[in-house]
Amino acid sequence: MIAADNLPETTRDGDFDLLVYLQARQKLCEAALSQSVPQQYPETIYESMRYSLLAGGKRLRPILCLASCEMMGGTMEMAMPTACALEMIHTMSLIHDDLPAMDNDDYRRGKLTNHKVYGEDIAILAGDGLLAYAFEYIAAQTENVPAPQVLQVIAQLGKAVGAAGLVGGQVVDLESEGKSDISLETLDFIHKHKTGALLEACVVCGGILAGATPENLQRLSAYAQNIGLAFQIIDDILDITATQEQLGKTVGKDQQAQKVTYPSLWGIEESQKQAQQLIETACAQLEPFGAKAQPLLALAHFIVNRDR
Ligand code: GRG
Repeated sequence: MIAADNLPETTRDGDFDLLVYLQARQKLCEAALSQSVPQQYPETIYESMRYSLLAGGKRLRPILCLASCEMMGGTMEMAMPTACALEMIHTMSLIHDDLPAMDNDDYRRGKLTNHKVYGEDIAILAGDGLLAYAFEYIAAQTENVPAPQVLQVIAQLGKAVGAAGLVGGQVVDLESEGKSDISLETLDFIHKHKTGALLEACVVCGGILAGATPENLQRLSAYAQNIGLAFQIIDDILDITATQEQLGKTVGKDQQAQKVTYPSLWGIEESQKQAQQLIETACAQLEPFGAKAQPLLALAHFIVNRDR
C-alpha cells in the first residue's frame, strides 16, 4: 500500500482522475505559453506566433514532458521551459505543415490556419521564429538543472526536429504522396519520425531534466516510441471517423488524397487493436516506477481512447 502523500496530488481516494489532471496541467501550460512569447515589436511576427501557439490544442507534448520529469523525481518548474519549447516546436511544425507547399490546410485547432490570416511569408517566419526561440528559451530559462543536462536536452531536441526526426519524416511523407504502393515499413518510418520523434523527445527530455539514469531513459524512450505510433494510428482513424468540429481541422483528407494510412492497410478495427497493443507495451515499460507512473499510464490510455 502506498502512503496517500506519495500519490500524485490529483489522486482522489486512490483513483487517478485524468480529467482533473489534464485540465489542471492544460491551464498551467496555457499560462506559461502565453508568458513565454510576449507581444512586442515587430508586432506582426509576434502576433502571428502567438496566434498559433495560443490557439488551443490538447497540450499533450508539454504535459508528457512535465509528467515524465515528475515521475523521475524532478519538479514541474525544472521542466516548464522545455515543456513550452516542445509546444513551440509542435506549433511551428503545424504552421509549416498547413502551408500550400505542404498539406495546404485552411483550418487548424478550430481556427483559420496561420498563412490564411497572416499570409505565407509571415507564416513561414512565424514557424522559424518559434523554432529558434524554443532552443533559446530552454537555454535561457531553465533553472535548478545542471548545465550538462540542459545541453543534453537541447541536443536531444535538435535531433528530434531535424532531418533525423520530424523533417526526415515529413520528406518521406511528401515523397510518398500519390503512391498507392507504400509499404508498412515506409509508413512506420514516416510516422516514427514525423510524429513519434517529438513525442519521444517530450518524455525523454523530462527524464533528462530530472537526472534519470541511462537505464530509466531507455525505458522512457521505449514507452514514448510505442505511444507515438499508437497516437498516429488513432490520428489516422480519427481522420475517417471524427468531424471537423471535433478535430478543428478538415477531415477525410487522407482518403481524398488516397493516402496509405494504417486503417487503409489494416481496416479500422485492426488498427484500433494494434494501437491498444502498442499502449500495453508502452505501459509495461513503466512497471518499475509503481504509483508514480500513474499520470504517464493514464496519458497512454488517453491517447488511444481520445476522440479529438
Ligand atoms: C520541425 C524544422 C521542422 C519543420 C517541420 C512540417 C514538418 C516539418 C513536419 C510535419 C510534422 C507534423 C505536422 C506531424 C503531425 C503530427 C500530429 C499527429 C499532429 C497533431 O497533434 P495533436 O493531435 O494536435 O496533438 P493538437 O492541436 O492537439 O496539439
